[in-house]
Amino acid sequence: MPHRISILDTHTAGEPTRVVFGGGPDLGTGPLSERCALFGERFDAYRRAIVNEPRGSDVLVGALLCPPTDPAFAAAVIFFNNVGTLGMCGHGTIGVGVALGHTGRIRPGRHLLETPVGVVPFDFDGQATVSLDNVPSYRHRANVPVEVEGFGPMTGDIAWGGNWFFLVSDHRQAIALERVSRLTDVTTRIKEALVRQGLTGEGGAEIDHIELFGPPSSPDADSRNFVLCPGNAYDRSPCGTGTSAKLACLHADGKLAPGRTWTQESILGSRFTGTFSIQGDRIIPRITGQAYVTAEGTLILDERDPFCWGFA
Ligand code: PYC
Repeated sequence: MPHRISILDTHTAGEPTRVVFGGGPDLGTGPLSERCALFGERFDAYRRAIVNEPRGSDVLVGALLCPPTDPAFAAAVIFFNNVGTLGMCGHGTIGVGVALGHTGRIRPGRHLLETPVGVVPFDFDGQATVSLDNVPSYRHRANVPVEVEGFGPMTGDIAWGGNWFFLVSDHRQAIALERVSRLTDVTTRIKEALVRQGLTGEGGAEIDHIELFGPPSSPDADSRNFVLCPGNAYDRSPCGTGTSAKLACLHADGKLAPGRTWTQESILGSRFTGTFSIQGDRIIPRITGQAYVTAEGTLILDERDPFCWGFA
């Protein structure tokens, strides 16, 4: 009998999330960070089958719902993409919130989502809007010089927003949709430069997201970004963890006060708004965005199919 996986597809500000409600692997009930590691080590075929071609694409982010460690949590989730698991995912959290609402699992109000990097509270308005209080975020290093092959010297900040980011403003590139292949090229080369120069996040963690900033397309936004994700797809949304990392840098530079709103445009022109509060030497970013359900369905994994488990 073919294996069946029940899913709900959503997009958040243009970036898709495939939420898995049933049919995923049994990862037990241990700490979610351990279940996430187990998923990556032993069940990577499920990741490929769910988000990679021929059922998905490089852009798709998966969200595997798991039993939470505390019944007070609305759900636990493991995020993953075309190359592996993600610690946290802001657009994915907004997609999961709307998907849980769509299926009647949550009502409008405040809920808790367990992720491998911490518990994320979120507010769901009963329609399309979710505001999440992200994990504590901070800038690790400021104004780090990099020599980018073919593009010359640049400087960037290294910051944590639930994933590790290198944030660059002096890239000399126009951030426009028709320039996606050039922007992908420069961000890929920045990532290569980080590896060459031995630059990492705290504790030697790989910096796997590169974020470029430029002026917004309209005066009521603050900035437009382009974010290269691990696996080399770019984020169609303004990137929830990337906006969190940006808020941490703005705070560290004294450029944005707690409680003030930052409006971040994506390369598509879609928007997230962000504010933050202070927790010790970290900030707690609050990111707000909209997601919509695009499909309900069942993935069919037929072992007779040579591409049953997807391909990279
Ligand atoms: O919204 O945090 C985010 C995200 C990470 C990777 C893709 N989207």
